[in-house]
Amino acid sequence: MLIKIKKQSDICESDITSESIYLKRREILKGLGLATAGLAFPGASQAGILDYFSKKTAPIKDRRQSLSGRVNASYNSDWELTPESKVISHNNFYEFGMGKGDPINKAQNFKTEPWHIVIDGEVNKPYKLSMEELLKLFTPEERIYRLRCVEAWSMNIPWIGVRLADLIKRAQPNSNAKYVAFETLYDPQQMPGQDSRRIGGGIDYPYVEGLRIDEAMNDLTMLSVGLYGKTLAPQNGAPIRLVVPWKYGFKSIKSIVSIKLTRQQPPNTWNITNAREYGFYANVNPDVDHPRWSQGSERFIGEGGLLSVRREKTKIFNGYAEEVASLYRGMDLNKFI
Ligand SMILES: Nc1nc2c(c(=O)[nH]1)N[C@H]1C(S)=C(S)[C@@H](COP(=O)(O)O)O[C@H]1N2
Ligand SMILES: [Mo]
Repeated sequence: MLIKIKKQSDICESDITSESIYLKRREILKGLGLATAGLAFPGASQAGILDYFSKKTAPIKDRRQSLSGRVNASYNSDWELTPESKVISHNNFYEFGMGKGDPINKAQNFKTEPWHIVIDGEVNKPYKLSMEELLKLFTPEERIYRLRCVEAWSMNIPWIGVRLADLIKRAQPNSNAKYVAFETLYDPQQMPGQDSRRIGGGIDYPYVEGLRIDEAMNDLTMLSVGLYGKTLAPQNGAPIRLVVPWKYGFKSIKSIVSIKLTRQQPPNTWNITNAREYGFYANVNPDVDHPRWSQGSERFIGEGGLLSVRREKTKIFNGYAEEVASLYRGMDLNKFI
């Protein structure tokens, strides 16, 4: 399919926050009653509606390079895409701050070259690859996936990536390999949130995530190296991040340096941070509400102003039930959140 690519060398937050929306902000602040304790300290939670209106005007460097992926017809679609400008400017990447506009502003100089990723643990052939080696060994594909954040907003994104299963198979997992553990780079000098609880939202770093081995081997599970025909921007998790489209966005860990096959279920950051609100599985499920808000619908971020976004019904497994429902047969999805 054809994707129109806009030149993005000079993006400002103000480009996507029109004046009328900015003015509407006051009404919303009034509606919220402004001074709720939960919003004043969002550290132990994810939602922060005020973040959508951060208004910064500094020009942004764009270091992305063009990168193409073989279009995978099974994951191609005529869905309305979320505009590239929003995919790269409305982000969650707490290592760079909790505001949606913090990552694009504060990750500009994040060093992604050289970069290595290690695959080890319960495998016969552990290995380490540079990004160049990885892209020679595995041919990237383009797939359009839905991304559904636990905060109840969503995007449709044309990702470029490789199948996680292919990387895992190359390491030859042994019979003890029941789970896969992922780790983000730990480098507080570059990621100011990692050694500041105020900037990083009270999370213990490095950010970690995990999947069951059958989830990791599912054809949908990708390691993304780009989107919209370009390599990833730092704010989207450059140079390589996970994409698990049937799970809430926090499972899709960014800027990965380690993939380890394990016997035991590995810890995951949001579960460690707030176990009552975030589990290990985090499958998108409209029937299981977040303790503080409904998961029955979501705000799709498409064309147009941020407040004119469509409200859509959330689908079980984010619309991917056909591909993944069988992984959870017999499991109580109210319990394994
Ligand atoms: N290392 C790391 N990975 C992360 C996060 C983070 O804060 N740190 N945020 C997660 C959350 S909550 C979401 S919704 C997605 C957002 O991805 P995007 O900014 O590319 O849309 O990244 C996930 N991966
Ligand atoms: Mo999220």
